[in-house]
Amino acid sequence: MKKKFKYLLLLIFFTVSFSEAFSEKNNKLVIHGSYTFETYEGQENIAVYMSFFNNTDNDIEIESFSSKLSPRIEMHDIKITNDIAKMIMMKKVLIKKNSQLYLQPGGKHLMFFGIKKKLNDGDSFDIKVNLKNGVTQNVKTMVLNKKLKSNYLN
Ligand SMILES: [Cu+2]
Repeated sequence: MKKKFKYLLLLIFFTVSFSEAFSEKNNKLVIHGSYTFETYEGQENIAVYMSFFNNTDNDIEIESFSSKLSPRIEMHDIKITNDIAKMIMMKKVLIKKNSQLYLQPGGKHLMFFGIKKKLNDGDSFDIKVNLKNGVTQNVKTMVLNKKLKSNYLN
């Protein structure tokens, strides 16, 4: 009985580590440091920032983002024309092989619309990153104190 249990644990261990190594090699996009800032009462739209590391030998395309927090999520870029910053929607999010994509204040960001609850410092929520290859990756997003906002803008 005891021996059988040990064997089962070993089997689970190898299955998990094998599949991890397998996905690491093939289609693993590393997503880091997802955050947003706390909202004020009644605020329905937020910007979210994170970094993508594609250490694979294939381009990775993100098809969409989803979250229970918002019914509509778009990826935006900021274009400055005649000193006026304008947000433009990116239809395609492509992270080239062996390269990175950084979403940060003043630049590319995710935009969440129609949020019905107030986000407070210390809260967190999940975002699903849906890749075109069928893989969905989950990323935990932290809500930061809005006082920190000025530190992130340079
Ligand atoms: Cu935007």
